[in-house]
Amino acid sequence: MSAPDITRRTATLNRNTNETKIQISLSLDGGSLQSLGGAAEDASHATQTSAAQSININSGIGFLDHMLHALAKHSGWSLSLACQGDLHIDDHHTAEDCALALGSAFKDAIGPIVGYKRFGTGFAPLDEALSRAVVDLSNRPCATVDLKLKRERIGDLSCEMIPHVLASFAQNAGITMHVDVLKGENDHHKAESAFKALALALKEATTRTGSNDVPSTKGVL
Ligand SMILES: [Mn+2]
Repeated sequence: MSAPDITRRTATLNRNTNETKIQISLSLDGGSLQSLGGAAEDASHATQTSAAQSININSGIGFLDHMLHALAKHSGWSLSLACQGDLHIDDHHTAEDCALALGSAFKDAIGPIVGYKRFGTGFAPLDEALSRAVVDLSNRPCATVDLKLKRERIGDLSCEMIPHVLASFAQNAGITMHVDVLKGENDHHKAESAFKALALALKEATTRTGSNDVPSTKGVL
């Protein structure tokens, strides 16, 4: 992994196992990923490029791409993620490993928890669905997730993997995360509002305060 630079918080990562091969480029501050070696744009999966953000996600699971796209977009990130996973088995390794790798990239990109707001809260509706996310850049991995999903799967992603994706991200990101769907009927809406709420919470928590203070009574995080 590359060291995060001071002005633009970035990370690149390759994670290879017998189950998945993942490449990630992440900039918490948006902008172009070209200097980080972000993958070329391909309209066949979740892609969105503007002057502010470049997002290009191809996990091999369409609904996971959609969720990570929402997370990146509303966090203000630029994100390139490509995964070749063992989807001939099922979606488990691919969904879990993409989330673990993204968590590692996030932790690398934020660097030491110095001069950060640290806590963040997000509420996001999607039509009838409403979700709340509360995060703490605590360096203490912990996730409680209650999405109230009723279906077996959404597209090619098992619903049981969706809270597991969020918890896996929190584990390698080293953050405390509470994500709850407060209400909703449609499972696509509930899941998407949860990722959007998380995005808003992460955006707030990773806001720089302009000081060099460690935001902890212990003096270290
Ligand atoms: Mn949607």
